[in-house]
Amino acid sequence: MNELIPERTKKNTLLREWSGPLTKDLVLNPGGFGLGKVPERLKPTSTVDSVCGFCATGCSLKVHLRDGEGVNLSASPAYPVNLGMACPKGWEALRVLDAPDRATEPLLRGEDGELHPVSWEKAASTFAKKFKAIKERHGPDSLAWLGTGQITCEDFAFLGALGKFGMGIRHGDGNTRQCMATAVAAYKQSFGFDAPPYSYQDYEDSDVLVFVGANPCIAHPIMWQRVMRNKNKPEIIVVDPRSTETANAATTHLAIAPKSDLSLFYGVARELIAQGHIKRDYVDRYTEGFEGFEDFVQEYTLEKVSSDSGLPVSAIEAFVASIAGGKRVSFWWTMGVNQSYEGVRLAQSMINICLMTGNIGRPGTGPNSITGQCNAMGSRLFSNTTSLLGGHDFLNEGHRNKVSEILKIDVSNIPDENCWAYDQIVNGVESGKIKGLWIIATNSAHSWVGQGRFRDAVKKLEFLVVQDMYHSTETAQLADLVLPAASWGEKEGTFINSERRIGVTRKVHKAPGKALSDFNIFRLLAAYWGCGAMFKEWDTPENVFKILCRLTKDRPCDISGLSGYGDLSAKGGVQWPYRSEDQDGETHRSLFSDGKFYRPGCKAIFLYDHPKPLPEPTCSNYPFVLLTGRGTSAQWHTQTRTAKSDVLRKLYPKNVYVEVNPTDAERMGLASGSLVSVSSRRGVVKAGVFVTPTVQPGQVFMPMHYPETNWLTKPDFDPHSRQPSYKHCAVQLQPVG
Ligand SMILES: Nc1nc2c(c(=O)[nH]1)N[C@H]1C(S)=C(S)[C@@H](COP(=O)(O)OP(=O)(O)OC[C@H]3O[C@@H](n4cnc5c(=O)[nH]c(N)nc54)[C@H](O)[C@@H]3O)O[C@H]1N2
Ligand SMILES: Nc1nc2c(c(=O)[nH]1)N[C@H]1C(S)=C(S)[C@@H](COP(=O)(O)OP(=O)(O)OC[C@H]3O[C@@H](n4cnc5c(=O)[nH]c(N)nc54)[C@H](O)[C@@H]3O)O[C@H]1N2
Ligand code: SF4
Ligand SMILES: [Mo]
Repeated sequence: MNELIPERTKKNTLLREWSGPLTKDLVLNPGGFGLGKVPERLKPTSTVDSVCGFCATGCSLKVHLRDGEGVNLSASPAYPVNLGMACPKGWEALRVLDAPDRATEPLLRGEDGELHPVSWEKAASTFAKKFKAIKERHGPDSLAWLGTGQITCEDFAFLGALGKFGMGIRHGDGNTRQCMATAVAAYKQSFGFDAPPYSYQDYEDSDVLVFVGANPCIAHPIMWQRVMRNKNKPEIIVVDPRSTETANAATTHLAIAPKSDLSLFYGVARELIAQGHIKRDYVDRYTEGFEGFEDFVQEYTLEKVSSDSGLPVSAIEAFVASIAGGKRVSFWWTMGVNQSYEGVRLAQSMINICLMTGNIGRPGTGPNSITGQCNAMGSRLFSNTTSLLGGHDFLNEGHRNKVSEILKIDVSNIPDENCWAYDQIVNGVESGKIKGLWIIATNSAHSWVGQGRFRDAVKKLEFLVVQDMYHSTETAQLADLVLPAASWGEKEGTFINSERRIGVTRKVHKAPGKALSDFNIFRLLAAYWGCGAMFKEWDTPENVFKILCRLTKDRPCDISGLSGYGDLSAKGGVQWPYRSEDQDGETHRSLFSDGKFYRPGCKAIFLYDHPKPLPEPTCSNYPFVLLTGRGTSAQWHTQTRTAKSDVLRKLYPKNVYVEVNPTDAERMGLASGSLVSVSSRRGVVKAGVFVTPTVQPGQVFMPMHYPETNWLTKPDFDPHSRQPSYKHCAVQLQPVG
């Protein structure tokens, strides 16, 4: 087992092997090394292309190396995703790796209640001893893990296979539940497989683009650049309660009342039907359930929808006319849709419109969900949580046998039932059923909905393990054992971006101190658990990648035609499916051009339900609707990474703030810069006021990057996807002092 621990990590030292001064005197300049003279020791000797580790756009960055170490980077000019562009996070990607709070060695909580450095041997054996003891005493429901959308496909597969097949941990889920579970469930139900159908080329080919609950100018700036390259003078319609950066850049902004989208899209469908804009041919040949839908939407008259959404009838009519008149209409949605107590039906209300107007399977069309994290799409196929490795189903015996054969493991190791989702795992912790929890590459103690409950719950755990690149995260601070992980740039593997493109991310930096790649942590834990033999062939990420390619054979996500990382890099990333060059050779591919879906009979299905009442309407005690989301393009989530860059830190406010409409501010005597307490039924926090007309009267907005925000949010969940409804709860504001 010892040979799994690299020599350099055996020294019990807090010193990092490679410290940061190299990058400090670099001039930040998108073209390379800027105007200053580049010191000899920083002159690159080679470059390597590597996919960015922040968002799901999946830009390729050209990392300039000197003696194997990345000294600077630029955006890869020829990569089909970003075409030479990158956003501030990408430009600063190397800089956040060298921070004093990087976790450099395992830490174990001692009798004194403090975390103390220990060796990897001690860490791995303690992990195995504690988790095994819990399982023995409390049964298989007593262990769980919470993963992420930010590790590689190979890491995911290892974690999922080790967790469920090797260690027999019954429950595993990821932060992707907070993010795109709704899109997954919507596509699965409507199409028979979780298959976002588009390619980024569709941004350029569309003539009407409808963005719903999406703010790509901030959250996906390079995708937005693709929209800007569209030469069709497109109509861009943004449906968002706020006048976001994207809404301001659009041709039309529909400032909808929060959570009234479902009514709006049913109303739009009704009008399209009434005006005869339905592609009957398409509906008859490739779909089912349309008649029921036609009847169902009859009650969504223009007047009703106008009253539900707060939009004038004329604006809804104009929206309908745009969809009816567009030759290539595309819908793009993100968290304003997914993070809702009725997100699945909402996503499907857009899918339904695309199906009935034939806006699917042709260039520039599609019901397109944009993903968030660099490898959220990889987690969908390979995390072994909601679906069985490689796009399979735990409940399907044939699938279990296939996976067991390819992995050469006994089929009895593969669960034949689905496990708990994130919220059910948290409930399990709360009720005392789950005693041991392993959190990997997610900062739940900041990002999970309704923090008070979460934090009270984890206090009940017998053993909490946190595997992160920093020891300072809110979650790592609560851990009994911290496992120090190498980060993006310090390991290799593959990511899958929003348009299903698989790209390679490369090692361009040494991990600090004793930190190990997630992949090697999993290998080590497998060995100490005693199931190392099961993963004999899982020795390098690339070998695991080859196993994963084989696993996908004959599934909609079939990538069995890929031979390895070299192949992927040479092709500039490859979208799934990729069965062979002959079948899937084109650089940009959208799905469903043949009208064949993955359901029985190959037909897509219309699914719908009436909107539900708001879980927490405003009232006299809590008169404002709290919206939450991304603040700036320089902030990433809980800021563990982006806060480490001097450059990025200058681009956003240091402290939490709440955006308030000028009418409300005036009425309450608030000015920008004044302090308010923001309270919900779950918590009270203090925030600075920012007065801005981008939020409507009666609504306020807080970015999710500050830990305060999720003390307020309310744990409501979509019944199909179990995704939290982060974007709606009732709050009160009160001036402080
Ligand atoms: N800079 C930066 N970029 C990121 C991230 C980051 O942290 N920072 N995170 C990445 C991740 S993981 C994700 S998931 C994506 C998220 O990307 P987005 O979803 O685009 O970002 P959000 O700001 O969370 O939410 C989008 C919009 O939904 C709107 N909204 C709220 N309620 C409603 C509603 O009821 N109806 C409608 N129509 N709209 C509503 C909000 O006003 C907001 O403008 O961004 C990714 N990119
Ligand atoms: N109120 C509100 N809350 C939200 C949202 C919202 O819109 N509103 N959005 C939700 C969404 S869409 C998302 S995706 C979540 C994001 O929430 P989180 O996943 O909690 O956010 P991150 O800050 O990205 O956390 C990733 C963690 O992994 C660590 N890390 C990074 N790279 C590696 C690695 O390679 N290995 C290991 N082991 N660790 C690594 C980072 O240091 C960090 O601690 O937040 C959700 N929470
Ligand atoms: S847009 Fe996303 S993938 Fe591209 S550089 Fe920025 S963070 Fe990285
Ligand atoms: Mo996300």
